[in-house]
Formats: sequence, structure tokens, C-alpha cells
Amino acid sequence: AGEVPRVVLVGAGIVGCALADELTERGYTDVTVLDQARGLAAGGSSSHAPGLVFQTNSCRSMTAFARYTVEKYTALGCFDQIGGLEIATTPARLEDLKRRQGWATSWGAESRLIGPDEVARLHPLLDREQILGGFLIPSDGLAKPVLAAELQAQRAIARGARFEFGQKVVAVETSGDRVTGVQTETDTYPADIVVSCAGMWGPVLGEMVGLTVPLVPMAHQYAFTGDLAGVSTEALARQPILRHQEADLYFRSHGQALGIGAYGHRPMPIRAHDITGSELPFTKEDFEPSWDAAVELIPALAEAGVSSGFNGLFSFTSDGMPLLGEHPRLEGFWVAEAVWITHSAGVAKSVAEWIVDGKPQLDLHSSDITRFEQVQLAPDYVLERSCQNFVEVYDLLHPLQPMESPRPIRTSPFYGRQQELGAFFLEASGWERPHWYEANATLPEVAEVPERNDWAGRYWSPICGAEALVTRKRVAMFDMTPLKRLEVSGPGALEFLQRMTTNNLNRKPGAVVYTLLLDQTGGVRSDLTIARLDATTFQVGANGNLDLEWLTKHAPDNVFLRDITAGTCCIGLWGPNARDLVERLPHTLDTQKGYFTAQKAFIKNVPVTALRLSYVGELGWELYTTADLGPKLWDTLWEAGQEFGVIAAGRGAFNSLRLEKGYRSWGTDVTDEHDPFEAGLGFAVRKDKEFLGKDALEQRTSGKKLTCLTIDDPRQVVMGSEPVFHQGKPVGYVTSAAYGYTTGLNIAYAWLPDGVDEVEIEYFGERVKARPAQEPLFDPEMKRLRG
Ligand code: FFO
Repeated sequence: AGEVPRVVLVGAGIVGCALADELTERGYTDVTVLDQARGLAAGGSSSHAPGLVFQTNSCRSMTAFARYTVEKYTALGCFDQIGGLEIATTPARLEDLKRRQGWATSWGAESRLIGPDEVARLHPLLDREQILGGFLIPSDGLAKPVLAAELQAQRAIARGARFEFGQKVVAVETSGDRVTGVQTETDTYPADIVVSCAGMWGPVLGEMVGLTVPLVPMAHQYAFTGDLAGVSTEALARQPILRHQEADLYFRSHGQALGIGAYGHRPMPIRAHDITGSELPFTKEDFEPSWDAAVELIPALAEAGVSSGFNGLFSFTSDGMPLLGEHPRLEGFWVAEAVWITHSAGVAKSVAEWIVDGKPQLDLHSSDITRFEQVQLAPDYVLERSCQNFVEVYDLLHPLQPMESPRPIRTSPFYGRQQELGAFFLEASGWERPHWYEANATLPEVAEVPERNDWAGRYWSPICGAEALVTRKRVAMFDMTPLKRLEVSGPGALEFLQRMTTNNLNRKPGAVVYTLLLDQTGGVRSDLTIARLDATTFQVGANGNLDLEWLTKHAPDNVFLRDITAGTCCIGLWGPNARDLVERLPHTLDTQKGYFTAQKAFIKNVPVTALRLSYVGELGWELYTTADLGPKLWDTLWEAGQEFGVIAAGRGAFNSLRLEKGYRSWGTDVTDEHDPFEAGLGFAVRKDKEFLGKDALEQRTSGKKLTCLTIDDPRQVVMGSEPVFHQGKPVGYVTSAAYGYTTGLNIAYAWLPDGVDEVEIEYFGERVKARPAQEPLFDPEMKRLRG
């Protein structure tokens, strides 16, 4: 028993209780759960949560969390599987329900689209005249949050866990970079592992250990109606939980009355420090528009009236996702916060796996507490974005739709030039990133680009297609500044990177290597390009902050890691004329130096690091320089490029070009759930060297494959996350998709069982035929890149 780590969980809400259960089940039985309140699930968000569990989510892991919650709470007897119903009262919402049903299918939840009559039969209180249709998930339903907390706590207690109430944590004890315990107002609890399950008090706990926990507690209105006449309690109890997203409303029954949740009101944020109780007084005036909308949908409410209500506090985040994982600088301190009842058991399972096994089964990169860039941790940013998420919670959002504010935040040194060219910007990791340039509207190629329907045509322009065509024909400048870049240096750098990644980096200075970061189970944590600049200095092209954290965590003392992204900038100069363009300028670049090489050189007045590679599959270089020289680099290339027909090109073109070339995007196509072979990245794995994850990789088996599909109908441009059917059964889902402007092929990548032939992709309720294709679709002989 002495070998079992001592775990302290802070917070006995639903997350703390679920985690105590999951940890003790996995043999971590020395668990103490502390709570400032006098009892279980008392005083925090769990105490007042109405318990509606709608599983459907655009995010795969969120749906997986919810599915496990349903399964577990059903087995425990604290879940009423009465179904979840989302209704449409406008044509746009009806279309969106089809898209949502696609997500449910992709992520493995059974569901049906139903007509207005069936909606009315399931929910007779609704005004049938307004209903255009519904989306029914029969396994959705009502969790009983306090009972769920109690039942899970009891299981944990039976395995040895202790719950201590009236214990408010005031300090976290540490030794070096390890957590050693927590102090409450009256006691000290030694611990090897501390997990903050403090929900909306998470930021306060975080402050004790120098960790920004970027969540915002917000009030959300919940009202109880008076008793409804003329309908039985039993009938009410059988009605599925209901969402009327058009009016930001949800409904459930409580005995003879209904409960109404409203998101339509102004955001009401509060500082975590200022919380005194989780139920604030009901502000009636905020509820009025919601009430009117509720009565409009359910006329019987007019007579029942509102009997009471409260403004209940719970956590919102800047991107709507939970905050999970270990403190990057304090070993043993974990967080599991900003978690809804819906996801509680699933989150607890994943976090328990993460703590006990070192890795969760699900890909959690979008919930990882370390996913944020520094600028995304500014309190003002967190507040504004979280409020915006509250406002948009039920909105019909396009997958590319950006938040409008606060923006712009991060701009590359080329921003001014891009504005002059009429760039249409979207945001990535806080960066403004051009998607196309209106200046290119006069390109004759625009006329060659097929039109799109309304949905696929949003945040898109035919100019994207013209930019792609010109890239393949002439030459284009792509702003690659937002690409995460690290410098890894020091006497131990080579040995470290060799140990951490799958490809062989022991090459001469000047070599660039495409390589993978695997975790201990052989899952792909990232794909990197690593340029050896000199014997002990490497420039790493990475995918995000998680890479920096992972490398930092594993780096020995004789290795130095630096994020050089913001201090530098990058232009991808790509296309058949790229070499001629550079040669027209005074320069010291060896323009014949081969594919996947790196060199330092001058292009006219600008010192650059030039990497001869291209994610768009064309001849040319990524040209890096320091931020101060960015505008000079842009102008120099731009002026020399005029006679070669240079254009600036954006992300719309980029994404199409990279899919034509078959290049995977980590986080979308590939995650740490996948091994390199099934992901089509086996070529980057060297069997003749040792690296992290190698042994596990050899044990893995797989029956699935990231598959390149082409869609028969070129006008059906899908967006990603759509379900894929084989012989009428859902077998997988789309990751990335784009129309290939230069191949004329409509491309979708999908995770599918090995060896499927013809499939169908479901898109807004319709099935479109697609078939596996030999990849890459463009330039398989690599003539362009090696040219
Ligand atoms: N780093 C740089 N410098 N540029 C990039 O575009 C990217 N990436 C990610 C993260 N790091 C980066 C890596 N993704 C190839 C494919 C995927 C990439 C980067 C490069 C590529 O050129 N693959 C070739 C070469 C393989 C080889 O010779 O070993 C291929 O598969 O044929 C952008 O997201």
C-alpha cells in the first residue's frame, strides 16, 4: 500500500467525485477529497446544475466524454434516458440539425432526424405550427448531479477514499518542482498528486501555484414554471429534454412544472475571487425576452407563469473546452475544470487514465491546459472570449467562423502589406492569417474556379482557387509566421532530439528532416521539421504550444529550448518561378542546394534562414528572418517578383494545395490516438535507432487507416467531421477536406477501416459518393519539389 501515491482532490463536486471513483477503481486508493462546503456537491455548480445531457458536439472528444457519462450514470442508476430533442423553427436551423446529426453519427451516437409530427408527439406541449423538424438522440437524458456525485463518492469510499468537508484550501505545498501537499485553514494534507477539481474556483487554486486557469464563472438563468394544467406528471417526465437553440433556450420537466434554462441574456461574468455562492438572485428583467420566447413555443406556459428562478454560476472558457492536465512546471499538480455535468464522468475517466497510465486513451489536445499561447492567457482576453462563448453557445456557427473581438491581437510583420492587398483575415493561435487577398480578384484564373453553395462558400472566395492555380503556375508568397518555431540548442541537443523523435537527425549541418514526436504508447504527438543549422543548433517547425511543453518537460540540463516564433517571421516563397525570382536579386543563397536542406544566406539586404521545403508541394523555400526585417523581406521579394507574376496567397489556397499533396495536419488528420503507420507517416520512422515510443509502437496493431478519398461530385465540398458510410453503415469520419483546384479533384481525408472501397459521406443529411484514391493526388514523382 505504501507504493500507492497519495492523492488529494480539491473539490467534491461532480468532477471530484467522479475522479475519486475512477482513480480508486484503478488502484489509486489513497485518495482524499477536500471541499470547502459542508457536503457533497454543495455550494458549487454541481449543486444547482439541472442535469441535462445532450451528447452531440462538434468535437469528437466532447462527445466521447458525454457518451461515457451517459453509460456510467445509467449503470449507476442516476440517469433518466428520456432522450434529447433539438428542434428547428427556421430553415437554417433545420439544415444545421442535419449537420449536427452528422457529428453524432461520426462520433458514434445513434440519432434520428424527425418530422414535425413526431416532434409534436414526443413533446405535445410544443406549438406544432412553428416546428419545422427535430433531431432526436434517444440515449440523451437527465443526470441527477447530486446523486451521481454521491454514488461515485460512495464507490470511492468503499475502496478507501476519504471525504473531508469544511476544508478550504489556502495553500499548495511544494518542494522543488514537485507538489507535496495542500494546506487548508486548519489542516495539512501531504500529497504526491493534487488535482484541482474546484470548478469555477479553479483560478484561485491556480494562483496558489502560479498557473493561469483561464476560465470565467458566469451566471446563467434558470427558471421554474408554475404547475402545468391538463397534463400528467408521468407524461411530463417522459418528454425528452428539449433544446430550442433559435431562442437560446432549453427545457426539462420538474414534477408538474418545467425548468427553463436561458442563454439569451447579457453575459454576467464574475471574478472567481468574488464568488460567495453559486446561486445568485434571479434577475427577472433579464429573463423577460426568454420567457416570451418560451411562451411562444409552449403556449401552456402563459397560464403556468414563472414561479421562481436563480442565476446559477458555472465555468466558461475562451474556446468552450475544458481545462485538463498537469501543471507544466509543477509535477503532480493537475487540473480538471470547466467541465459540464454532461462530460463529467468521461473527463474523470480520461484524467484518471492520464494520471495512472501516463496517457489517456482519447485525444485530449483540445482540452489540454497547456494549449494556450501566452497572449491567450491575458485576463481581458479570457473574459471577453468567454463572454462571447456564452453569447454563441447555441448559435449556428460555421467551422471557419472567427470571433470578432478582441482582434487583431498578433500580427505578423507583413500585416500592413497584407492589408494593402485586401487580405481577408481569420485567426489562428491569436495570429491574424490571410485566407485570400482581394487584390487577386482581377486574376483571370478566378473565372476557372467552380462556384460553391452557400455553406461551403462562407469564409471563402473563388480567389482562393485562383491563388492556388497561380502558385502552381508561377510563384506565390505565403505568410508562414504563425507556424510554431523552436530553437533547440546546446551540447545535448542532438542526442535529445534523437531520443525524442522517430527519424534520424544525425545528419550534416544544413540537413532538414521530417520527423515525429511519439508518446510512450507510440501515438503521434506531433510532426516536426527539424533543420540542423550547426552542430548544436536545431530549428524545429512545430504544431503548437503542446510541442514546446512536451520537449521542455523531457529536456535535460544541457539542452536549451526557446520559442522563436514571435521574434521571427517567415515567407513561404513557392512555385515554379521561385528560383528565378531569387536569382534576379543580389543574393548569397545556393539556389541549387537540394530538397530538404537549410542554409543561412542574404537576399539583398536581408539575412535569412532558408529551408528548401514546401507544405504546398512546390519548388521554393521557407524564408525566415527576424521580425524587424519582415517588411524588408516582403518588399524585396515582391518587387523582384513582379516580372515573374508573383502574388500573395492565403490559407484557402494553402489548404487545398497541401491536401492535393497529401500532407497531414496534426491535430486534425492525426492525433496521439494514431500511430505513424495507420496515419500514413511510417516513412518518417527509423527502425534502426532508439526513440521514445519505439517499443510500444512495435506492439501496436491497427485495423484502420487515414484514407484519401475523392468525392464524385465536385460541387459537394465538405468541411470535415462528416460521417462516412460503407455499405450503409457508419464506419468513420472525415478529418480534412478541400477542393483541389489544380487537380480538379474534390478531396476528403477520412479515418476508415482498412481496405474499404466505395463509400458515402453524409453531408447535411445527404449521401455523396466517394472512393479511396492513390496518394498523393498531385505530383507523386516529386518533380516539382525536387526541381
Ligand atoms: N515545419 C515547417 N518548417 N513547415 C511546415 O509546413 C510545418 N508543418 C508541420 C509542422 N512543422 C512544420 C509539419 N508538417 C512535410 C509534410 C508535413 C509537414 C511538414 C513537411 C513534407 O514536406 N513532407 C515531405 C517530405 C518528407 C521527407 O522527405 O522526409 C513528404 O512527405 O514527401 C506544417 O503544418
